[in-house]
Amino acid sequence: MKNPQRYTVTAALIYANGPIHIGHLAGCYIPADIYVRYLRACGQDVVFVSGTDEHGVPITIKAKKEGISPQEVVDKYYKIIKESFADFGISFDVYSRTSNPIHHQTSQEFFTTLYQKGHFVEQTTEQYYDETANQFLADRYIVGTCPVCGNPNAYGDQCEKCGSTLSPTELKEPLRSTLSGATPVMRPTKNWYLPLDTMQPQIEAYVSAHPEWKTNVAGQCLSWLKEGLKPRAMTRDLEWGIEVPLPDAAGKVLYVWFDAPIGYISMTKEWAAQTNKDWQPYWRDENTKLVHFIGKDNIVFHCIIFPAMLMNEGSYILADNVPANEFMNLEDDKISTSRNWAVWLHEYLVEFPDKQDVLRYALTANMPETKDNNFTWKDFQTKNNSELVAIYGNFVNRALVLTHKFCGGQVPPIGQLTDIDRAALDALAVFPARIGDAIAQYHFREALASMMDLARLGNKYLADTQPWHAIKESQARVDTIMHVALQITANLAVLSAPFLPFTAQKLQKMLGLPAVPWHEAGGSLVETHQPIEQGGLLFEKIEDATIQAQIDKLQAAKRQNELETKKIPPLRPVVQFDDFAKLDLRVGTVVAAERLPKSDKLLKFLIDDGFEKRTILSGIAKHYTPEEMVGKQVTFVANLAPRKIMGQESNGMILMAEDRDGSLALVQPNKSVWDGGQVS
Ligand code: B3M
Ligand code: ZN
Repeated sequence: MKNPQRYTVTAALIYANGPIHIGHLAGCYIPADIYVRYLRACGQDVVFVSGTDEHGVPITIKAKKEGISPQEVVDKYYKIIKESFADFGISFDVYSRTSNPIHHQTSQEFFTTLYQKGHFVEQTTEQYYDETANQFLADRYIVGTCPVCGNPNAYGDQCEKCGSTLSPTELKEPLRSTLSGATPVMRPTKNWYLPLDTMQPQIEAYVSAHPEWKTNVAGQCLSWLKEGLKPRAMTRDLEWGIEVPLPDAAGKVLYVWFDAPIGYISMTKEWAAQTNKDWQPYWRDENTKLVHFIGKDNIVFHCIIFPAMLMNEGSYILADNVPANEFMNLEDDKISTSRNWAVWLHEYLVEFPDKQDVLRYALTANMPETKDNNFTWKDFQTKNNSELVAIYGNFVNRALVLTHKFCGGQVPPIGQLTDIDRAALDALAVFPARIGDAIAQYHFREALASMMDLARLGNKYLADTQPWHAIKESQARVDTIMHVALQITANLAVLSAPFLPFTAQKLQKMLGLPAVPWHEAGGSLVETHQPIEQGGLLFEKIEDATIQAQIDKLQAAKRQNELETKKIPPLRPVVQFDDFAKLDLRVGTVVAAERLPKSDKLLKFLIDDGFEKRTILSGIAKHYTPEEMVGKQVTFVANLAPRKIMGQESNGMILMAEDRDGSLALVQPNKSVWDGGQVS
């Protein structure tokens, strides 16, 4: 589309079942926000729509886990998610939720239209049913053995051990329902299917009409098409969701992936109602450019299923582009909510107050545009210290400080230009188009790098012209230099605003710069005699200790997770009673204990076993001190053959029980007994 009249830009409706992390920002919301901020700066008519997805099994699972109702889950997380986005300056025009009545109504109307036009195929299939809980089971609620790796706790949609995508019928028996533990049985149920198989030619035509789509997006579409599209149920046997508006559909709701993308439409309606606008051109006018920002796991829904729904409905435009990103990893490991391997936005802001732009910058610089990428805290520190502080911040600071030092804190007049000045001004002029074109083509990393090149240009200009030396020769020369430097600074304020909105705003205020449209950038933006604030530092160095604290925090989360997932060790093979009876277990009292030199594990005990004092070595120095052991009764294996450990003979073994975290506890009789007492 060459010159659209307006833009409808959407960002994925994230499930309201947990807080958000850096992966969400990098994958979807930051690119969307940069794009929209740029369009607005270009004076375009744009609506930026998003909200939470509040239906579907992910919500009911969370409710079950937290022991609250699905409604309580979505109320809680809608608030948290909305706040995080606002905190990071994601500039939605509307951030709503799919539980709103207008959304239920819009989705039901959409469904009814497709139904009346005969676009659904009714099909009765056998689905798993839980006779104890009296309901059909979503794939996620069925557990069985993974056909790929043998994990006995694989879910009907996915094995979390090996990552395979599954369907319940692929699971190996015995199956069980996570709702009641019952064995699921097959029962017939009727649902309404979107016949994607018969729509394959239309979808193919749509996808191939967009050769400009990103390779990762086109690649996924082509692989789905190559496999052949299959009919997909648009209704589900579930209690939580939007009721199917048909008389014979009691107990059924719309498939969450049917209603969620319609949310973009219903939320646009909400926005239009609030702002006295007409929503329809944003969804129905061919001159509107519709762009969906999403993560890679949502590609098929936005490039195939939703367009198929829109085609059948008939009155809507289709997406012009779906610039999906791949995933952001964290310290070389997949971000995982359940393993708490994430940087949570609400925690980041507590630990790095007012540093939203630093995170925005680091995430944009590493944005997973065409392949997965990696966020590390070390790199975050480098991006801050060596780029934001050393290049952007340094240039701005020097420009402002020198203006105060040499030019009375005002934009000085411009005089005779030298070749260096002209070259700098010529170079400056190309930046708006260079940065803007990259953004328009969804090349956000490239756009960001160009923006930094502008700051580099400023630094180079000051280094080349050396106003601190020139002042000894001529005030007029320094006036010209600082005038040019301030124009570069002002352009930086305008052209960095899509990426670093908080910083750009501060800088604009320092320069007394009004909102400047993108197309006016590239030349003079601040007028002679305009007073300039002394300014403060825009960025500050982040110390090693601060970064180490974040790395330690992640490592602690990893250890905690390992403990939580630590399984009870499997039982050893059965022994016969006669074999067991060969062991002579006794009780004795520790009469002396000491550390063994050169060992941080071993303690040496003298134990009164009723006959004599025997020496036993035991590897428990990390769990007990010699002092606290003296006087304690212990249980020990009395007839174990003597063993030499570190040159010392040990006559027996003290019994310990291992706790989940690996710590050891003494096994003792629960009242004092005589030394030498047998354990049987
Ligand atoms: N809620 C999946 C997700 O949160 C889904 C996106 C819907 S976009 C219409 O990743
Ligand atoms: Zn598996």
